[in-house]
Amino acid sequence: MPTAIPCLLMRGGTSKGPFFNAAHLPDDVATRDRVLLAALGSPDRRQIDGLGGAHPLSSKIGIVSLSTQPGVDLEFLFAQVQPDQDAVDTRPNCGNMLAAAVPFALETGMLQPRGDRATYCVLSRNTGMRTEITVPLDKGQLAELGDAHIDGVPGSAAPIEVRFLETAGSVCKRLLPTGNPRDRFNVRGAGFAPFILDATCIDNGMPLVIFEAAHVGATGYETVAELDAHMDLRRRVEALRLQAAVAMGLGDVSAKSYPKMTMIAPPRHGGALTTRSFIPHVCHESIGVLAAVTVATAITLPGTVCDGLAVRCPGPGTERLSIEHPSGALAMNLSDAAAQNPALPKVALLRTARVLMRGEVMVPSTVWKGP
Ligand code: NQM
Repeated sequence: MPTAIPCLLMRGGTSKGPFFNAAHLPDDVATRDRVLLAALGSPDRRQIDGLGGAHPLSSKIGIVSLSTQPGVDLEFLFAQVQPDQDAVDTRPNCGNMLAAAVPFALETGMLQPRGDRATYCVLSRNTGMRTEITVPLDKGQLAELGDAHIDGVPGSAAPIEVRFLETAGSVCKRLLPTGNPRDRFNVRGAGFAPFILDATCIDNGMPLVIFEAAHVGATGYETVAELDAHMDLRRRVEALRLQAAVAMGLGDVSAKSYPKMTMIAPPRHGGALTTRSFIPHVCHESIGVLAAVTVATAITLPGTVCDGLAVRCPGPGTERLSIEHPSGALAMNLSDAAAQNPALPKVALLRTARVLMRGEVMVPSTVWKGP
């Protein structure tokens, strides 16, 4: 008999995947990871024998538990599985999947509803980041309808307000892991001529290497399909990633999902900057939430590769920055704290999320016999 594990399939922002109550998964991490791989159907490019969507954005998992820490309601562990790899990466955050943690906990009765609009504090166990998440409630659940639209998801839904409290140096030791706003790399590798380029290595929620599209022979306005098909560009970007990761203190990241690679170009649609993100090998259909927060932070810091390309309207109080991406833009507010201490911006943005299916995921008993 296969093992049946209670699970909700959820969309969080522009990502989706199964969500579990941590108590329903094995405690032993190696067994848990085998269960997660089996649930998604990895390693297999098509994930045909599991719930995974055969793309990194739909090959994600959320694991939720109640917190015993003072002032924290929930704990959230994000797990990334690459469709064709036999590994589970719980090191980096995912701001999109995080947006579904509170709706999951309400739906499964883990969290008690509070009135018709409630704020919960969620601790991301991946990096120790706390986030305040405010949701509109209807009959104790996330309200079904609303007028919040996020680019990359059709239609509109109830707004989920996300305020990140601690983001700087999530996986790296600090916001600027090399100590510099810009570093010069002499990139070498098999199958391409060596090239030199400047990049900003930065981690404000997501470790990123940011570089100008024009410096790797791209415009920065290509479609996702064009970039995914551009094997020569992808080889050069990967060589830069491996080299920059060492400079960021991350060591050998050949089998890791971070740092992500963000190509930038001047904005075309009224935003601050245009981006194309490799996560880290295929191109993101939009941009990761914390990746966008990290790009926005790079825009506010002097001397980064965004200087001279980004368009800003800074003023007193909150600065609104919109990061353009292949399916639109992701806007956020950087609060006054950013002006006072650029190393620790407080960022607020909107996401939406939805329960797509309730049920049990069936895992072969050879993987786990159950509790
Ligand atoms: O950066 C994709 C996503 C993400 C991560 C990725 C994310 C974030 O869009 O916070 O949300 O970078 O692999 O789900």
